[in-house]
Amino acid sequence: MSPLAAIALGANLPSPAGPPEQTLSAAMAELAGAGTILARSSLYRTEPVGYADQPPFVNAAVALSTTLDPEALLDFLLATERHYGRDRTRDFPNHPRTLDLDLLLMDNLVLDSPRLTVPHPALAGRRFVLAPLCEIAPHLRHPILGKTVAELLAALPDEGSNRCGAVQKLSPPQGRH
Ligand code: PH2
Ligand code: MG
Ligand code: MG
Repeated sequence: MSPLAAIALGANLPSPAGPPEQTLSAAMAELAGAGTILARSSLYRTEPVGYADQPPFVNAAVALSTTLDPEALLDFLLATERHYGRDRTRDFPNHPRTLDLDLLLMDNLVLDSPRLTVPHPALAGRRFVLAPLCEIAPHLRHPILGKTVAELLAALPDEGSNRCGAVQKLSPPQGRH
């Protein structure tokens, strides 16, 4: 079986595809170019974490079965970010962005290369990542911490806490299915 990659999506600025909700929906579909999408979460409106003076984010997660190796998958994610207007030349930590795609987990892989750290180092402390991921893959296990996504989410401090931020599930779009 191909490895399973868990990918986080986030946006809080409009992109060429439209507002963050549309960017995330379009980017989720585009991830099919890197493998087979096994599950997509709902979209969540989330409080900015880390740098508060910016618009709320929309976040989501995707489970992707892929034959790409981790660095090739990273290249695909970075190219997709650029496609949706991400300008890394203006980056500062936790800045507003048109699209952020983060590789969270890839089976039991533990990797720390100059370009890529897996599991994502901030995964365990972020409600805006764990809540969408728990919706689609609650039983995935963090290979270093030994805890499942559901256990990590349950262990977070209260929603109001500055570190983790509040999250709110958005209704799925109405109309055709
Ligand atoms: N991404 C960050 C920093 N802070 N806050 C929210 N709510 N959502 C994000 O995706 C996010 C953030 C750095 O990648
Ligand atoms: Mg990120
Ligand atoms: Mg990123």
